[in-house]
Amino acid sequence: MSLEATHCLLRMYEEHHTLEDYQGGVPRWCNGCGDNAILAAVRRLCRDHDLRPEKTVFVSGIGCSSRLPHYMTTYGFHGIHGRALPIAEGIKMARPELDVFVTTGDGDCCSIGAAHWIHAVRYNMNMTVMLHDNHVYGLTKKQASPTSPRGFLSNTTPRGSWLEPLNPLTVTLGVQNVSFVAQAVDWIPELLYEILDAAFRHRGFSFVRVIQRCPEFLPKMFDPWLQDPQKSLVLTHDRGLRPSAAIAKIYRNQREHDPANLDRAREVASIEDPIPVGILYRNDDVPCYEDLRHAGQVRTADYVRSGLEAEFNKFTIWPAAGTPSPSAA
Ligand SMILES: Cc1ncc(C[n+]2csc(CCOP(=O)(O)OP(=O)(O)O)c2C)c(N)n1
Ligand code: SF4
Repeated sequence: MSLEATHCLLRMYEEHHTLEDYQGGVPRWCNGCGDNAILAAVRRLCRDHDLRPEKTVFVSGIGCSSRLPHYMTTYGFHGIHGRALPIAEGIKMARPELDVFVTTGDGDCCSIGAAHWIHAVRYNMNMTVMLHDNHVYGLTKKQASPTSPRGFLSNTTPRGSWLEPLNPLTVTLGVQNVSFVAQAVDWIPELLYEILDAAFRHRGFSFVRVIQRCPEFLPKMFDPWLQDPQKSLVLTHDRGLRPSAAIAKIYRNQREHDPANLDRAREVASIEDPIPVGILYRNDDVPCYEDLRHAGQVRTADYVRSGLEAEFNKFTIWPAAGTPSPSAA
């Protein structure tokens, strides 16, 4: 066998990945935490798409949910509170060929990181963003977040939170250049996986709000939805999801929803009970910022190397003319 054929075979062997290939550290989340379900879904997604760990990056801010990159064997960047999105955008800008995922909490994204969130939607860079929305600051032990329900008793709202919660779906759907918005819940793993899969396949900024249980600080909050499958509204469409027969049998409350219709998407996004689950909006024609910026530019290895050399040379102290070289001394 020729050397080339051997390399080709070795490559095929190397590029077939199993779930274990993505299994990083042992999660330190509480028992029953919905973050575990999200982690299981993304590992499966990486395996099914055979994503090369060295070509995949998980970026996060700070929070319980933001620990997720530690539990993957891909590249990861556990960032700064609220800053997951600008970090991910920088990575995508420099290395557009990488698959970039972002995990962010409702505090991380919708509170301290809100300005970055709005502009990231408008820039529409190709990445998959998972908002782990547990309606509370988990890591810092129970402060109200922008998505906490009104009346929520917490360390920062001892008399109950005063305001109606912010709706991350309607906010995202209100921003110019929005290209993909979906909602999943951690307790329906099959739909969670399919929604994340559709988000990953979409070329653009795919925003998935995952309603995530925090049994530590909001125990039983979603019990009514777990106990009654009809309290979930499954969105179906040929351009969205077609749930399996098994799922359709349990979750019979379904609505045909065309994700091309932005006005209808905004209406559906406003429904709180039943919880809409599925793809609310997608528009494959919105240009990605990195494509606009890199248009016509072939980013070969030589191109990148010469750019790096130019950067490093800025800091080189060149010997003065006429200085003898050390070997001549
Ligand atoms: C600049 C800054 N401000 C505040 C904090 C403290 N802090 C760490 S995590 C966090 C909130 C986490 O809540 P969320 O983003 O909803 O994630 P969760 O822990 O619920 O997954 C806060 C306020 C910080 N680390 N950095
Ligand atoms: S505090 Fe809540 S969000 Fe954090 S790990 Fe525990 S259950 Fe999960």
